[in-house]
Amino acid sequence: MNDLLWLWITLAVLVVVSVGLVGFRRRPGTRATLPPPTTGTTLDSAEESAQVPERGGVATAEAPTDLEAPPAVEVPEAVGGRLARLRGRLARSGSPLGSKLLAVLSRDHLTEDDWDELEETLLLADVGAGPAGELIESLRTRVRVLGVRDPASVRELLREELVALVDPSLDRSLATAPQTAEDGTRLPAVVLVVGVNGTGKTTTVGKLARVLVAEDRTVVLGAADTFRAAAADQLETWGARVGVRTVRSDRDGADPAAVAFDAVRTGRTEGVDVVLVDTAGRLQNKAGLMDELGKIRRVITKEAPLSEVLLVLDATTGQNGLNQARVFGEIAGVTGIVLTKLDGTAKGGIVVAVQRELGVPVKLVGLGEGPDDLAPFDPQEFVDGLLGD
Ligand SMILES: Nc1nc2c(ncn2[C@@H]2O[C@H](COP(=O)(O)OP(=O)(O)OP(=O)(O)O)[C@@H](O)[C@H]2O)c(=O)[nH]1
Ligand SMILES: [Mg+2]
Repeated sequence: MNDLLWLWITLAVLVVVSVGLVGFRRRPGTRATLPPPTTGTTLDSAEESAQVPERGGVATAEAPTDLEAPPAVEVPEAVGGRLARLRGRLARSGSPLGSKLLAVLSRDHLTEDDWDELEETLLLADVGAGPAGELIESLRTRVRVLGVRDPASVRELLREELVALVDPSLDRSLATAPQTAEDGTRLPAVVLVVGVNGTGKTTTVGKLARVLVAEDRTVVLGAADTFRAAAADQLETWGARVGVRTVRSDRDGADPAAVAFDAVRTGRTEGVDVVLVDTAGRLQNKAGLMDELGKIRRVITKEAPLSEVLLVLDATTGQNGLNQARVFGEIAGVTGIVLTKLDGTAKGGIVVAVQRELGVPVKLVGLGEGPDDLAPFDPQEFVDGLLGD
């Protein structure tokens, strides 16, 4: 009888220990929960797919629904203070613009050659001829009029001039608040992401979804890059990590506008806050690009007005990036710029040049390949980053 009792106690202890071990296998900083439903309504996946319009093989690919092994949903990092990382990243990719300028400005007597050197440094950092000339002119006048000589004061003047050039008066907020239709129905904010291939569109959509999730917003992704299935897979992986669903096509070469439309419709019927639409960058010519983006815009706006059209530009491509910006600016009605790979260049002046070129503000910057390496752009913090320490 005693033996039986001990056997039961041993079994009970084993069960408790193994349950405890399973619990500890969760990674730190993650929640082991299923992706949250995008609205208060909880539909099972069969009902959901019945509600999503099936057009041209488009389907909603929900983040995994394996009930036995729920995927760990990551908790994205809060957004505040991310841009502070820029300083370290700029320093790693070479001598930042600010320190080059300060090296010249700290010379005893600034000669004509010194001022030329300053202007040249700005040009080499992709600031652009017009803005570089303006900065030198203004700085020269102020240094002379104020009779400033000590390095700290000169540095402060340079800081003010650079901030003015980046233009703190521009509205850099992202329009991601849900909208109201004329008949009073609630519509999601719709953000269309465009740009040539390889600039970081899909990565930016993924990072942006994380930013929104961190702010407790509900999100749907639209994989309107239908040239290759891998593009939708890439986007879906980003979404699944934070419990966000992706509307995609199940075949290569499907109509991107149809996918974009379905993504927005899904967002609308499910009452989500924001729909982010990724597009293809691989288009042979301007006419093809114009047709495709034009069609995507038209069909999306049948469901909900566009809140933002974000142009993604690679900061390391300099003048080439500016030419791309020009083309997209003409055709896509860009409302904001995302400058990616700022961690890969010490220049940074492209921020100024591209804003001047398009007349729209840089709203977000990519600071690396990490999932939370996307920061809201702030002129003061950016200039501090350029100036170092
Ligand atoms: N260092 C760095 N790499 C980045 C950044 N943003 C994106 N990348 C990398 O750039 C590469 C291309 O990114 P994608 O997001 O696939 O670019 P895309 O514009 O969607 O490309 P296509 O779909 O081919 O047009 C990837 O290796 C990303 O990790 C960034 O801010 N910094
Ligand atoms: Mg892509």
